[in-house]
Amino acid sequence: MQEIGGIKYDNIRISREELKRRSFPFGQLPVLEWGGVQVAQSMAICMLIAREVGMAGADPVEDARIDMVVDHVVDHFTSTCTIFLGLQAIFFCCTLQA
Ligand SMILES: N[C@@H](CCC(=O)N[C@@H](CS)C(=O)NCC(=O)O)C(=O)O
Repeated sequence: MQEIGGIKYDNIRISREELKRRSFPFGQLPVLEWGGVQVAQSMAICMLIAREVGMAGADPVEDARIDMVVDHVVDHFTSTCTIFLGLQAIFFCCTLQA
C-alpha cells in the first residue's frame, strides 16, 4: 500500500529471537512505526495507510463496505491456512507412521 500511495518506507526484517527481545504491541509483526507510534495488526496498518493516501471510504458507510470485503478475505485466508496446516500435520503423522 505504501508503494501504491507513493509513501517512502524501510522494510525492516528481524529474526524470531530479536522479536522476542524487542517490545512490540501484542509481541507480533508486522508493526508500522508512524510518527513515533507503533501500529500493529496488518489490517489496521492497511487502513491507516489507506486513509493517509486517500484510498479509504468517502464516508463511514463506504468504510464499512471496505472493511466488509477485507474481513471476508481474511476469513478465507485464515480457513485456507488452517486447512493447509492441517494437511501438513496429517502428512507429517503419516510420514512418521510409514
Ligand atoms: N492478526 C495479526 C497476526 C500477526 C501474526 O500472526 N504475526 C506473526 C508473523 S506473520 C508473528 O509475529 N508471530 C510471532 C509470534 O506470535 O510469536 C496481523 O494481521 O497482523
